[in-house]
Amino acid sequence: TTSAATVTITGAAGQIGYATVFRAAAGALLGSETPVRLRLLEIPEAVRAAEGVAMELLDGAMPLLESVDVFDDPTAAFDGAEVGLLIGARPRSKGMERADLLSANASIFSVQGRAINEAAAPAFRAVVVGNPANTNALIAASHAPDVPAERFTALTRLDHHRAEAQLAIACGVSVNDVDGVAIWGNHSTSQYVDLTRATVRGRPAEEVLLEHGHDRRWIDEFFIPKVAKRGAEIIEVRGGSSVASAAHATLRHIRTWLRGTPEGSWASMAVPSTGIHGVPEGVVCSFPVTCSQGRYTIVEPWAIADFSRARIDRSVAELLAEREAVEALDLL
Ligand code: NAX
Repeated sequence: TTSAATVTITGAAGQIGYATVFRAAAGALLGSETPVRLRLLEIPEAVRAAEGVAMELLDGAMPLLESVDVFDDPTAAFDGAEVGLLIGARPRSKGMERADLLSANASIFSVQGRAINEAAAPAFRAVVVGNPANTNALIAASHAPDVPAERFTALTRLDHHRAEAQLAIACGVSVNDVDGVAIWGNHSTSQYVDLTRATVRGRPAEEVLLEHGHDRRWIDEFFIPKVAKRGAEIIEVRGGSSVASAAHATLRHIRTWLRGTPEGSWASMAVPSTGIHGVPEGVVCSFPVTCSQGRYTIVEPWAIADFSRARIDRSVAELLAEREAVEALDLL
């Protein structure tokens, strides 16, 4: 075994938190060789519930779990953290305006950004799951000036997995046979699900889809909305929002970042734009990325087709609008 790693999980008493902590303690986050010290952050009202989660973790007698502690103070919770799973957020309540949602979350993520700046380990890296995830990551990064901004990322891996699964179903193959899907933009229904570089058993996905009677129009009018609105579909069918699939994607996001992408393959991650692919700096945008040795690299620009360009630009426009709204509140 290697030395233990410190992982801070916010919203640990919530649904996704509950589904994440057990697998993180069982090796699904950092591998079966790395013991973990879990630090669970909750709001005061939910601290008792988080303590119950910690009790259950102890009841698992988990060999990799070195310790588990519960906090309601962000600075204490992020003390020595090497990995942050920022899941807790303020949900939209009935009648809440978009601006109110942004501002409620901006105050959460500015406080956590400052706490991370003060207390986290030099190697700290984070994935923001709590919505609006991209903009929350931007806010946290802007309040942690001593932490490289590129260490604050947001989750679009669930969207990536959804696209892979739907592509496999449409082509009648296993998910192991599909590769190269990409999610661009915001983790919202404006996201662009890009199949232009996707492959099915090594062949261009669009060609294989055509053989199954699915043309470009089907991709636009059926496939992309199917993936982008999958969260709503899960709510309708399951009677509750995506939880286990979101926890799974969160774990995979960090694991891929640390362990790397397979040769010739990529994943989707929302990361601070470097100005690449015509996406302006100053937004946390989903891109296809390769990972190696604990670093991610946005894939090299390619000649993006006009229809893709328009879709990407539309989602980036939404990110810019979110950014402006937060700036107007003086929270950036
Ligand atoms: P829950 O409401 O079950 O859990 C959220 C937890 O966060 C609660 O226990 C709450 O007390 C805690 N919390 C709130 N503010 C906090 C703070 N300041 N510090 C620490 N903890 C805090 O929601 P859940 O279903 O677990 O979803 C969590 C977040 O993930 C939501 O914002 C949701 O919208 C988002 N999602 C993001 C996805 C993605 O792909 N990026 C997909 C799944 C999910 O919808």
